[in-house]
Amino acid sequence: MNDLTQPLAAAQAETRKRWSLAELEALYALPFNDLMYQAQSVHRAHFDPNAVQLSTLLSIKTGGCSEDCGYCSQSARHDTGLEREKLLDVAEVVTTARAAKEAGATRFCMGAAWRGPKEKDLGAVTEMVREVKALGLETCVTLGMLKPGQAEQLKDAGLDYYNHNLDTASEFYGQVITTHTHADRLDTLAQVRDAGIHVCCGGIIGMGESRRVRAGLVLELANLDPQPESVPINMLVKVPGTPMAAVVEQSGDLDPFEFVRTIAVARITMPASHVRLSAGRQELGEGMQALCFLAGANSIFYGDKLLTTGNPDVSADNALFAKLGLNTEPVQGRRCAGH
Ligand code: SAM
Ligand code: DTB
Ligand code: SF4
Repeated sequence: MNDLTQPLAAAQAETRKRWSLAELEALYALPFNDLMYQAQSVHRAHFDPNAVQLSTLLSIKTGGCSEDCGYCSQSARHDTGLEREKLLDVAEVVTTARAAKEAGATRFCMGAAWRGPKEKDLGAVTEMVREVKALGLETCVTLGMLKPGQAEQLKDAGLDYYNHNLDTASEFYGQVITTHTHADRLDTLAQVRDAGIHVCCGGIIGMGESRRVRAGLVLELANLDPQPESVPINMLVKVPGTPMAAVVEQSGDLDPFEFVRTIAVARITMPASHVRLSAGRQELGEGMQALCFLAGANSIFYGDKLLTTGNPDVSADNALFAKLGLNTEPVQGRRCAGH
C-alpha cells in the first residue's frame, strides 16, 4: 500500500462503529477534494481501486404494480404508458442471462414489479435462480416484500443476493411511498439476512430531498448490522407521469456533485461494501461517472437497459473502462471482459 492509505487505520478500526447523522453531515460538508481523498483512501484499503463489478438487470415481470412508489414507471397508480406484462418464461430469462455473461457481467439481477411474490410465482422464480446460477453467474432478485419462509425458498434455490432498497430516509419515506412503510422494508431485509442471503440495499437521490435526507439514507444503510454487501445508489430517472418527476420539475435537478458526494459518503461509511453506481448513469455522462469511481463506486448496472428505462450501451461502457483503465471482475469460465 502507498502513503495515500496512511490515514486509514482509524477508518478501518471504525468499520463497525455506529455512525451519527452529525458525522455524515460533516462528511458531506467537506471541501470536495478532501472528501474525495478520504473516500479514495478508504477505497484503496479495501478494494482494488481499478476494478469494477458488473451486474446486468432484467425485468422478469413488468408493470401493473399495486404500490404507489412516487418514482416508479411500473406502479399501476401512475399513468406512465407502460404496458403490463406477464412473468417471463424461464427459457427467455436463461437466454438473456447467457448473453449477459457473454458480454462480461458476473451477476444477473431479476426484478419483478410486485408488492411481494405470490407462492405460485415464487416457484417460477426459484427455477430461474437455479438455471441462472447453473450458468456460473451470481444471482440476485428483487421481488418486493417477503413473507416468512419465502427467503428460505430462495436460499435453497441458490440465490446469492436479494435487492431491497430503503430508497430514502425514514423521515422522507411517506412523501414518496404510502402503500408500505420504511419499517416493512427493514422487516424484509431482516428475513433476507436471517436466511443467509447477501443483502443488496441502497436508495434513490434526486427526488427533491434535502442533503440532510440524503445523509439520513446513507446513515440508515451504514447502521444496518451487518452492513449490506451491495449498496446501489440510484439517481432518480425522471419518468413522465410519475409524481417524483413532477416534483423535480418544480424543485430542479440535483447538482451532480451531490451525487458524487453521496457515493463518497457511502464508501467511507461502508468500507467493505460494493457501492454501485446505479440508475442515472446516462444523465451523468463520462466525467461525472469517472468522479463516482474516484469516490469509491466499484460496481455498475451493465447492459443497454435497466428495468424499464435506458442505460449506457455496453460498447460505450467498455470504451469508458478502457479510457479509465478499469478492469472488470473476471467472469467464471472466461478470462476477462470489458476491454
Ligand atoms: N418491486 C420491487 C421493490 O420495490 O423492491 C423491486 C423492483 S423496484 C423497481 C427496485 C428499485 O428500483 C427501487 O427500490 C428503486 O430504488 C429503483 N427505482 C425504481 N424506479 C426508479 C427510478 N425512476 N429512478 C431511480 N431508481 C428507481
Ligand atoms: C436498484 O437499486 N436499481 C435497479 C435495481 N436495484 C433493481 C433498478 C433501477 C430502475 C430504474 C428505473 C427503471 O428502469 O425502471
Ligand atoms: Fe412496485 Fe417496486 Fe415500483 Fe414500488 S418500486 S411501484 S414496489 S415495482
